[in-house]
Amino acid sequence: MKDLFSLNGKIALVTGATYGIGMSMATALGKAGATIIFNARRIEMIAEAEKQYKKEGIIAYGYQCDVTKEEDVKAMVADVASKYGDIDILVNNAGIIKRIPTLEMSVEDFKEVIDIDLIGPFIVSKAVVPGMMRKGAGKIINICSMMSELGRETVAAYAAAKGGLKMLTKNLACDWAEHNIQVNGIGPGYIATPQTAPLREKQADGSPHPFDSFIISKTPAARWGNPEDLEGPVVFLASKASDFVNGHILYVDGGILAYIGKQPK
Ligand code: NAP
Ligand code: GCO
Repeated sequence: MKDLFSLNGKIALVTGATYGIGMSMATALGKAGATIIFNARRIEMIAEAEKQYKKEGIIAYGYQCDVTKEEDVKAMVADVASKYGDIDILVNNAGIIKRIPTLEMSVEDFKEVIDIDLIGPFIVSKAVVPGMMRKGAGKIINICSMMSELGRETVAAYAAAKGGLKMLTKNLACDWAEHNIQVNGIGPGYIATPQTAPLREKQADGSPHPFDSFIISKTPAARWGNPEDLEGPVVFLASKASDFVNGHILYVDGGILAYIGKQPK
């Protein structure tokens, strides 16, 4: 049974894995046996992340690469193939959010979120799939969101991107299943990372942020998720254990999508 979840000998690319959810998932994939390739835009974070991975005993190689720059992505994938081998597992994790009321959001801001969160995964998937086809197998895991299903004020661009990423996941699964490439998604709920830090900042009087209390009340598990909560799900979708799972979005959200909310007292 443990071989079912073994990633020994596999090459895994996790985009945006210098910290946060990406680093946790990359660490889990590394502990399951994969060699980790990761990228991000800020070179100083890459060097720091390589030290962190090494401390965890993970073999990891970092690249400075923006997922929206197709030629740079292709060059990174070619360099990985020449040095370490074709990529077996791709986790499209890199993503941003801009919390701006819709009427105040510029088209440029909207486009930047779509570029990184939706077009980036398209670019990176297209770059790695030829190598997966050569190998006759591959795993692509797109990091969606509960915002692939639900919206809220100020995150229209993000929800549109993540909703699009859900359908891109399902469509790529249809495109490439016959090549034994499984394309699935993970939809985290509210996870405590730098991206959500502004939503959890203590108030001046030391009381919890109103949004913090709101999320706790809307989540049956009554807590924020931690990046470590994504480790098991990503190893499952990256391993032989999910070879007949295609086009599925696995929500890791403490039950928030299942919950109508507590009746007001
Ligand atoms: P985070 O803490 O903001 O980390 C984002 C990572 O992506 C960083 O490594 C960042 O590094 C990198 N990145 C951003 N834009 C990039 C680009 N254009 N090219 C390459 N790398 C890029 O985010 P997170 O909370 O860990 O979230 C990771 C993923 O999970 C995102 O897709 C997010 O939408 C999704 N998600 C998060 C939550 C949550 O509650 N935190 C819930 C659901 C889904 P650089 O800035 O140096 O490039
Ligand atoms: C927000 C949060 C969410 C989380 C996540 C929830 O502002 O509502 O940032 O969008 O990032 O996507 O699953």
